[in-house]
Amino acid sequence: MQGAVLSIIVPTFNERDNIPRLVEALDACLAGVEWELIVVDDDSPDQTAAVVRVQACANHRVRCLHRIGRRGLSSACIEGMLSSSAPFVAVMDGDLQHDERLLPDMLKVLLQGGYDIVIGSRYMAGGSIGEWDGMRALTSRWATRLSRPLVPAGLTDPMSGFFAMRREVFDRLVRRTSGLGFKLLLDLLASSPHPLRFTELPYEFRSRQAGESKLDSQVAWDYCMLLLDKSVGRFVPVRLVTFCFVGGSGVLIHFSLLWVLHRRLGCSLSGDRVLPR
Ligand SMILES: Nc1nc2c(ncn2[C@@H]2O[C@H](COP(=O)(O)OP(=O)(O)O)[C@@H](O)[C@H]2O)c(=O)[nH]1
Ligand SMILES: [Mg+2]
Repeated sequence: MQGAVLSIIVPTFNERDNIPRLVEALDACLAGVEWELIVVDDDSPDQTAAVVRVQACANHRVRCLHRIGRRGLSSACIEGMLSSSAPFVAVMDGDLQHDERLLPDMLKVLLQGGYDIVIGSRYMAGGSIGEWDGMRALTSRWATRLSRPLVPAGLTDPMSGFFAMRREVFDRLVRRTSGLGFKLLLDLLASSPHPLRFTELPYEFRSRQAGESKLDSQVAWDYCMLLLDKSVGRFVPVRLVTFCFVGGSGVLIHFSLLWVLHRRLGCSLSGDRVLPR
């Protein structure tokens, strides 16, 4: 039996109801391709990993990488990609919001040899963000704007979580990645010493049918840390920058309070008496 040509890496956290549908959808669209599905689950309380194992017993193309005591979409994808031996690797979400029918075309483009990475884009002609509300669309637009200095010109969707790449390109970059947060594509593009040869294919972002989005303030914070790491991380460790920021805000609050107490309310600096105003 031939090994997989395309590994599809799917990070999951509480996606149990989406797994059977995902396997079915991949089976339907990848006829004639040697593919495998590697689900990287972070010990989901809803037992996603157990559901993946049931699928794996019935389908040799499916396997589960179960991480315990860990969280993070990017690091999950990186570890999934490292566990694959296929010459091409794709990353997509486990909630069916990415259109799996794009995978055969992504593979075809990579097999032709002209590109390092093929990216599913919601923002190029023919693509769409589907039914996102105004706030989500605005946040995504701003996040995209902030990433601009770090990604190649002409890329329409640097926030995309749906892409496929040549394995050797990933192997070259993996030690440079930050592995922080949700945005592995941005991490890979910004970690490359030479601009990656990329192309984009349009797709429509679908609505979630089951489960919930894990996008929260932690994801936003991780995104800021990633941007910081990729812009100044070469010169100063990001932890030092955040330490200085937190320490600096403490000093600012301290002196502002002191100023108000001393100058406005007439309190003595010695603290043993209050001066009359
Ligand atoms: N392994 C792993 N997967 C995650 C984590 N957070 C989110 N995911 C998965 O990453 C994919 C995208 O997450 P989702 O919440 O749908 O993000 P959204 O589409 O931006 O709302 C889904 O398959 C999630 O189950 C995590 O901490 N670890
Ligand atoms: Mg989603």
